[in-house]
Amino acid sequence: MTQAPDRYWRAAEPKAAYEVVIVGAGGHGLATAYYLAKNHGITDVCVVEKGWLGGGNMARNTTVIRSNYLQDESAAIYEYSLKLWEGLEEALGFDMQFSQRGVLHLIHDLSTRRSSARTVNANRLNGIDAELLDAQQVKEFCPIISVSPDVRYPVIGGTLQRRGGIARHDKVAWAFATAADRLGVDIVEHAEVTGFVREGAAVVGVETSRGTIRAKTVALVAAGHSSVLASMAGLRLPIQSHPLQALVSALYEPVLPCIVMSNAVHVYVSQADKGELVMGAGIDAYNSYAQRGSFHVIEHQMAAAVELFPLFAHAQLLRTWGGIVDVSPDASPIIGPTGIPGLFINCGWGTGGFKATPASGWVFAETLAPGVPSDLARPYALDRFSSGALIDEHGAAAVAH
Ligand code: FAD
Ligand code: PYC
Repeated sequence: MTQAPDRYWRAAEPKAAYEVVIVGAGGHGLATAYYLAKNHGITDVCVVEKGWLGGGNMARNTTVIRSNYLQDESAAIYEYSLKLWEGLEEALGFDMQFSQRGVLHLIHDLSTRRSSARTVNANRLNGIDAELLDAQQVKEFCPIISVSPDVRYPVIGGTLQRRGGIARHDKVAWAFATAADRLGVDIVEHAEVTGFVREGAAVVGVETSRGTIRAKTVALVAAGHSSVLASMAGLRLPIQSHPLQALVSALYEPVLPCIVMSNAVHVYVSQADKGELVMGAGIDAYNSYAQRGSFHVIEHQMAAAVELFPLFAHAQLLRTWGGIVDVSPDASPIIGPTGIPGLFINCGWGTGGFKATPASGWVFAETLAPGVPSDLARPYALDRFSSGALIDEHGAAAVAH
C-alpha cells in the first residue's frame, strides 16, 4: 500500500468543534467532505481517520467501475456515479488514470445466461449501456480468454459494459482530499473515534484518541467498522464485516485490454497501466476485522484465473492483501439518518463501493446538508430492513458473498 505524499493537503490539528464531523477518511468520507463544501457551502467540516488517509478499503480494492446493476434504485445511484466519474478528473483537476476500457462479465451456464439477459434488458431500460455477447464475441473482445468447451467452466457468453473501467484508487483519495482541503475542510489522521459525546438522546460530538471534537452533525463513513462504531452509540446495524482479498502479479507484458469478471469461478482481473495483473477473489466466509484473509481463497482464485487465461500460468505473484468490507443483507448500502438525533450513516457498500465513491459522497452530502435523505439516498434508508423494501443486488454485486 502506498502511503500518500503529504504535500497535497494539510495534516490538520482538530479544533474543539465543527459543524460536521465525518468519521473515516476513505473515498466515501473524503468525497462527502468535498461535496459538502463544494455543493452546499459547508466548509466547517472535519474528517477524522484512525489510520492514514486512504489506508482502508479505498486503496485496497481492485478499482472496477461500472453501473450495470439490476434494480432500478441501484441503476440510478451507480449510473449517477459513473456519470460523475466521466467528469471527475476535470472537476477535481487531478489525473486519476480513469480508463473506460470495458467490463466483461463471463457467462458459464444457461441459467446465468437467462439472468444476464434480464440484467442487460433492465440496464438498457434504465439508459445504461449493456450488451449480451456469445462466446465468439467474448473471444473477439478479449482474445486471451479461453473459450474452449473442454475446461471445467466453459465460457458460453458474456455481458459487456463498454463504459465500465478502472481508476487509480489512491489518486482518487488524494484528489478528493486535496480538493476538500482547498475548500477549507480539516483532515485529521491518526485520530481514532472511541465513543460519542451525548446530550440526552442526541449525538453532539466524538471522543477520539486526539481528544473530544464536538459537532452539530456526526457522519459515520467507516466501511468495515461501521457496526463497531454504531454500537458505541447503542445502535445495532444489520451489517456483517468480512475480509476481501486481492493480489497483483509482477510486471507483465500488456495482454489484457479490458476488465474480466466471473462470478462462477470467483475471479476478476484487470491489468494496471504499469503492467501488473490485478486480481480479486470472493469474500472470506467468516467475520473479521483483520485486514487479511485465508490463503485457500486466493489459491482457488488463481487456479480459476489460470484456467480462463492459460497465459497467466507464466505470471509471478508479487503481493496479496485484504480489506474489510461491510456487507448488508441485501448487498446494498445503508445511507441516511440513524434515528439518533445528530447521527447519520453511510455504510454497507460491501464489495462494490469503490465505483460508488463520487455518488456516495454526493448523495450523502445532499442528505447531511438539510438533514433529510436526498432522492437518490431515500431507498437506502435503514428502515428498509423492517419495512421489507429490500434492494437485492446479490447477483449484480458480481462478487461471491
Ligand atoms: P475505507 O477506505 O475502508 O474507509 C473507511 C475508513 O474509516 C478507513 O480509512 C478506516 O481506517 C476508518 N475508520 C474505521 N474505524 C474508525 C474509527 N473508529 N475512527 C476513525 N476512523 C475509522 N469496490 C468496487 O466498486 N470495485 C472493486 O473492484 C472493488 N474491489 C475491492 C477489492 C477488495 C480487495 C476490497 C477490500 C474492496 C473492494 N471494493 C471494490 C469495495 C470498496 O473498496 C469499498 O466498498 C469502499 O472502498 C468503501 O468505502 P471507503 O472507500 O470509504 O472505505
Ligand atoms: O463491484 O465490480 C465490483 C467489484 C469487482 C471486484 C470487486 N468488486
